[in-house]
Amino acid sequence: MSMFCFQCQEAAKGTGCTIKGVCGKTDEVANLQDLLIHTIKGIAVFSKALREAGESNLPDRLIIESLFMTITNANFDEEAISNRITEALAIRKELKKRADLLGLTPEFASVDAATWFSEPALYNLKAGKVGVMNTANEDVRSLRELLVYGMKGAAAYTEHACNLGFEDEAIYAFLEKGLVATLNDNLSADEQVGLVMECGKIGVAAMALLDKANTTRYGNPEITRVNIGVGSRPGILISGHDLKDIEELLAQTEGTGVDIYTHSEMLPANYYPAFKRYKHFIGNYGNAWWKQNEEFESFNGPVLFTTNCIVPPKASSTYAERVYTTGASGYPGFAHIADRTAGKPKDFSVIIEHAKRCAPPVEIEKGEIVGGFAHAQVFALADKVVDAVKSGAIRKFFVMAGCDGRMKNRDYYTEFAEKLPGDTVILTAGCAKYRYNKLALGDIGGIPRVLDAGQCNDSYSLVVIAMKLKEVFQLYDINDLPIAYNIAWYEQKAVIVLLALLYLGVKNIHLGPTLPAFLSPNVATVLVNTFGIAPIGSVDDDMKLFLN
Ligand code: SF4
Ligand code: SF3
Repeated sequence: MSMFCFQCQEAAKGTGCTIKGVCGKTDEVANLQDLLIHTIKGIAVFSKALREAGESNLPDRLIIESLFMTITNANFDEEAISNRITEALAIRKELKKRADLLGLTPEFASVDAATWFSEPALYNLKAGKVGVMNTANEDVRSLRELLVYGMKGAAAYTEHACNLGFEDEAIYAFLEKGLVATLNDNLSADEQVGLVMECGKIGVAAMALLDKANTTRYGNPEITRVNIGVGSRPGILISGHDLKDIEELLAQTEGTGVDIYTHSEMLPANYYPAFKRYKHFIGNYGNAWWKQNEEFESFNGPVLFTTNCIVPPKASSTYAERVYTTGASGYPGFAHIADRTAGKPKDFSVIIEHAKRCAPPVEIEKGEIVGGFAHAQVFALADKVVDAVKSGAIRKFFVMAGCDGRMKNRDYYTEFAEKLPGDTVILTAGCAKYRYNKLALGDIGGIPRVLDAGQCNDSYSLVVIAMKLKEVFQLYDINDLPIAYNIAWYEQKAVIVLLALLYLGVKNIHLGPTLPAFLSPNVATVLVNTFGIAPIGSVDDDMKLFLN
């Protein structure tokens, strides 16, 4: 076995990728990502001790970026990951020195994660020896990795908030605590489950922080009809989740003759007042991340990845030289836009000049999609929504947030949306929405039957809405609301959304299209028995179950 990875829903054979990732990750990249996580655990050993001693100037940013880099489909660049390991080793050395000077004796300071060292040329040798299979007990491994994947998702959201100047020390402290806990072989199963729940709490904090950052900087998302056709000028397609990047790209392209379009998870940028004012912000092009091979081809202009999810271009693709990455994302052969320095914006001029040499996008569809139903917008419609529930016009809400993916079994979600009765409303967030957001599902007294809150992190909005409904209907338990949860997952951001929902007490979530490969039978049983988590079944059976 040259690699082992089972962190996403597309893990090979439902158990794990062992030769090459289904996502396209090579064994070298997979192993280097394992080594980066291993090294970050060692950093957390010293950083945690220093924080507890009241020290500041800690490597918070390095920890969140490193976790983010290893999320599925975010970074395939061996060199970038190797450089990050080198940087991490140097920082670990500094932290150790600081801890020594203060006379601290951090727990686990002598374990391999906190002591290993080698020259970059030998990283590959080390990398094959620090993967998830090093934890022999499958239940310990399962709970450990559930925690690590939840932390990866939380770290990604924290990084976006941090880019906008919003930080929360409690999140950094938990990430250190969680990383160090994965080095502890003496934790009981209950203690490990407790950490997973605490991670859910931190997930709520990270999503709330990002919501605050996004809405403070760009205003509250509002009902928006987003154009899905094209204009006549060359364009830049921006994908991923980072709103600071699109803010700077929109500002730098204004008046240049280059238009801006969103792809996949950047679609919700169209709902923010601060971005809607730009006349050259044309709309959204295409669908969810996994359709990028064909959609980037027909787009004709440059593409900018701000985060996951990258699909390796096919050998026959002609668009690879038009793709750029920035932030945590990376791919060998794609040009990378450097991070901000000294408070200055990123410099997107190379992409803008590239766009000017390109043909305008080929139109692949026409029309509009409606979105922008984050918490403030739904609260503005609260009377209407509450009346519709009281009168029976709305029988039930279905939270269908999460991820999309390329596997055929995700047709389930399209069919489920189509078969839902006309007195039900879908609450969505994340790229899962592309399975049904272009269907003509109509409205209920002017309330669209698909309410899109935004990106996967905006699942937070759905929780805020649920809490508000609970208050309005004077219910004691969030599970007494007429809301069912039928969630689709793919990568680790969906893991933290799931943990956040569990932490908030949401029960009976259906999770699909398959349960995570990293859940051991015993851990899966705990989740089923404690939280009522269930896999999806057939559309008809699930429909009956949910509606009765
Ligand atoms: Fe396989 Fe998913 Fe890991 Fe990629 S991220 S190697 S597809 S389990
Ligand atoms: Fe999608 Fe990658 Fe998860 Fe942000 S863009 S939800 S899969």
